[in-house]
Amino acid sequence: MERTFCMIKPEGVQRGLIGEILARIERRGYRIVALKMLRLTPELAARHYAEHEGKPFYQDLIEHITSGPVVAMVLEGPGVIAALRQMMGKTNPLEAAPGTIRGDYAIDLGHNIIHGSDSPASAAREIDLFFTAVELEG
Ligand code: DAT
Ligand code: MG
Repeated sequence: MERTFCMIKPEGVQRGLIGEILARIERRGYRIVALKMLRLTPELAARHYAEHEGKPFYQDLIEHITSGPVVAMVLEGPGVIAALRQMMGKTNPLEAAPGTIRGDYAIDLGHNIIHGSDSPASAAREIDLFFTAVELEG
C-alpha cells in the first residue's frame, strides 16, 4: 500500500490548523499510520530540505521550519502521494485553488502551512528521516 510523508509546518500549528488538516485527511479516507509533534533540529531540517541547498530561499526555509513545533505524519492509501499534493494545492498559495489547504489558509509562499512528499522516492526518504520502523507498525 502506498505511503507518503506529511508535515504541518510551524505556522499551521501556531494558527490552530492541526485538527482541520487531520480532519480533511481522514474524511478523504486516508489512514494516519504514524503521527507526532516535534521541533526540527537544524540538522534534521537540512536533511529534509537537502534538495533546496544553495537556493536563494534556503536559509529562510531552514530558519522557518525550525522556528517552532511541527506535526509529522505518515499517511497510507491508494494514490496517497499525488492525492495529498492535490489536497495541499500549489506551492505558492496565491496560485493554489480554493478548496485546497494552501488555497484556503495561506497567502505567503514561505508560510504555506503544509509539506507533502512529491514522489515515491521522496516519500521513502522522508518517512525514514522522521520515523523508526517500530513507529511505523501502526
Ligand atoms: P513544495 O512544498 O510544494 O513541495 P518545494 O519543494 O519546491 O515546494 O519548496 C519547499 C518549500 O520552500 C515551499 O513549500 C516553500 C519554500 N519555497 C519554495 N520556493 C520558494 C521561493 N521561490 N521563495 C521562497 N520560498 C520558497
Ligand atoms: Mg517539495
